[in-house]
Amino acid sequence: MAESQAPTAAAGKAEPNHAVRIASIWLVLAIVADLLIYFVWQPHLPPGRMSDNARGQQFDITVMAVLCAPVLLGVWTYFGYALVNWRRRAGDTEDGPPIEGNGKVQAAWITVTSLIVLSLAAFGTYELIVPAGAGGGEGPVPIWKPSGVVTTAAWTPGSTHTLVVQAIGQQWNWTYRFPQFGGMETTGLELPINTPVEFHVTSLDVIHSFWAYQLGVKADANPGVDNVAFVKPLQLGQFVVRCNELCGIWHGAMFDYGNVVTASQFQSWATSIQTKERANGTLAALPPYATTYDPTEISQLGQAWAKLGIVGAGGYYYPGPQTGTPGDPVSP
Ligand SMILES: [Cu+2]
Repeated sequence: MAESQAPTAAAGKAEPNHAVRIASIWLVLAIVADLLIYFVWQPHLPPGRMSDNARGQQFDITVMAVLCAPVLLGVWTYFGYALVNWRRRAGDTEDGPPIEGNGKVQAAWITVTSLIVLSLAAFGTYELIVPAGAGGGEGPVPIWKPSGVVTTAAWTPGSTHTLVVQAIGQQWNWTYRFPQFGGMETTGLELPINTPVEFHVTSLDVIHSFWAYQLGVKADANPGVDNVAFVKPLQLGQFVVRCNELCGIWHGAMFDYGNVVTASQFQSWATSIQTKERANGTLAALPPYATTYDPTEISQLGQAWAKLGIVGAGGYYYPGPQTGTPGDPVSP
C-alpha cells in the first residue's frame, strides 16, 4: 500500500533543487560565523594581545577558525537538511535509490580539501618564519630573526636595542640572568615594553620548558642547550611563567609571574638588583655568564655547598630547604 502511495505523492510536485537549497543555507551560516569569529571572537582568543608573538598566534588561530567554521557548518547543514527532508516517513518501506559514485562530488571533494591543506601548509610556514614567529626557540643559532633585533653588549632604556634575558630552568624554579647588566641574576622576570627581547633558554638539570603564556613564548629548556627565542612585549601588565614539561614531582609548582613594565621602571629595577648583588657578593659568587651551565662544575658556591652536603644530585643552583629559602617547593 505504501509502495503505491509514494510514487503518486512524488509525481504530484517536482523535486526541489536540494543542492541549491543546502548551499544557500550553508553560505548564509558560514558568512555569519566567519564575521563573528573575525570581528567578535578574535580579540578574546588565547594567548591574548600582550606581545607580537601572542598577536601572531591569535591571528593564526583566527585564520584556522575562519577556515574550519564553513567546513563544520557544511557538515551540520547537510546533516540537518537530510534529517528534515529525507527521513523515513510513516509507512514508507521503500529502499533508497542505488547510488554508485558521483564524479562531480568526488572531483569537488578532492579539489577543495587539497586546496585547504596546501594553503594551510604555505600559510603555516610563512607565519612560522616571517613575522614574530612561534617564539618557540630555534636552538643556539636561529635561522631567522624578527626585524628590529640588534643585540649589543649594553642595554639602555629608550634605545631600540635588544634586551638579552637568559631563562634558566631547574627543579623547580626559574631564574633569569641579564648579561647586559653584568650577568646579574634574578628570581623574577621584568621586561620593558616595546623592546625586542632575546631569550636564551637552558636548564641546569632535567628537561623543562619555558612558557611565558601571555607573551606567546614557549621554548624547550634542555641541559647543555642554548635555545634562542624572540618576543616583543606590547602591553603593560602581568604574565605567567610556567614549566611546560613534566620535570619531577614539583613540576606543577614550577611557575611564577612576570611583569611588562615601562623602560625606565625596568632600568631602575635592574640597576637596584645589580647594585645589591654587587654589594652582597652574589654577582662575584655566580659562575660567569655562559650560554649553558654544568651545575657539577659550579666553582665557588656550588662546591662550598657540596662540601656542606647541601647540594643534591639534582645540582641545585640555589640552596635547598636546609637554608630556609622561603617558598622552596623541595620541602612539601
Ligand atoms: Cu620544569
